[in-house]
Amino acid sequence: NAFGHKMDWDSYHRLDDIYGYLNYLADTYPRIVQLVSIGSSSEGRPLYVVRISSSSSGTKPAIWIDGGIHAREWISPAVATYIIRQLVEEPKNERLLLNVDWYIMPVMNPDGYEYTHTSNRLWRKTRSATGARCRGADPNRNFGYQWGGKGTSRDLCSEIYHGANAFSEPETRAVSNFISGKANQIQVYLTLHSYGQYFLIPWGYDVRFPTDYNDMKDLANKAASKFRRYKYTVGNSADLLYPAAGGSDDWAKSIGIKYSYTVELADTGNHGFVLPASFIRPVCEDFFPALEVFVEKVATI
Ligand code: ING
Ligand code: ZN
Repeated sequence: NAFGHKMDWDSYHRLDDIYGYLNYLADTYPRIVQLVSIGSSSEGRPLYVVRISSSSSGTKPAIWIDGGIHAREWISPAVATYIIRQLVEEPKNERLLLNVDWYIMPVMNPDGYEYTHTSNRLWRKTRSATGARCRGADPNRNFGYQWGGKGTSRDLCSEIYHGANAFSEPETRAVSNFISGKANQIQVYLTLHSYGQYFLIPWGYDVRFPTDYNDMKDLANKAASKFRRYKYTVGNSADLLYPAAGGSDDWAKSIGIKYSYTVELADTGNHGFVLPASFIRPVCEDFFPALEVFVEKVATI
């Protein structure tokens, strides 16, 4: 388009459009946007984190958001890129950068994402070679906390295959290395999935509750109360859904990131993973204001 990128929130976009937009932002707003390449996927695609900060040092309390860990959950990269857009290109949101730094990774699993566009719309996993006829591991069973426990599979062909070992996938390894290096700075971890409209609280590996569960729940309830259009249910993930070990939110919590959540975006199952593009704007617009709650928790605005 006229702005030098092809991104919008009226249709779902291929990885090229998304990465083209991230590059455009880094070129256009170099004082607040940096594109950080944190590694590459199994098939050699770059793994990008967008750093949004109004200071060059990057030592304010930070909020991490990732999308696209599961390939078929297309609304998740759409919401993550929308958040980036609002923070960078919407002057009225400048105050959200005043005392907080943002790290946003819109597509954690780019190989899987492309595969859902070219070959199999309902692919979930990464695309790593396993040595067998089935490719990929479930990146949300591959993180290194309680790896291989309940709700995971050692069957290479399973949708919830946990991988050959914890962090066997280059995508989860890159994310965990990056976040570990900033564990003192990052105070909120949000991972965007679909579907179900839930704010899920660790632990996910079993029906167990962190000692500060009530703090976590209070904040999630506050966030959920911001939604106008879609109603979100708040609760422990193993309890509300099912136990699942090796999830990214459990791992983030385990390294000391106090406010760690899995968000299941819209809808509640009518369209499920194949959410029509006409939902993108309403879901994004509904979600963005909830971020203010997390900003207020880690900084004064
Ligand atoms: N749901 C998550 C999954 O990985 C989840 C739900 C997350 C359960 C964390 C337990 C812990 O299965 C989707 N939609 O992927
Ligand atoms: Zn998911």
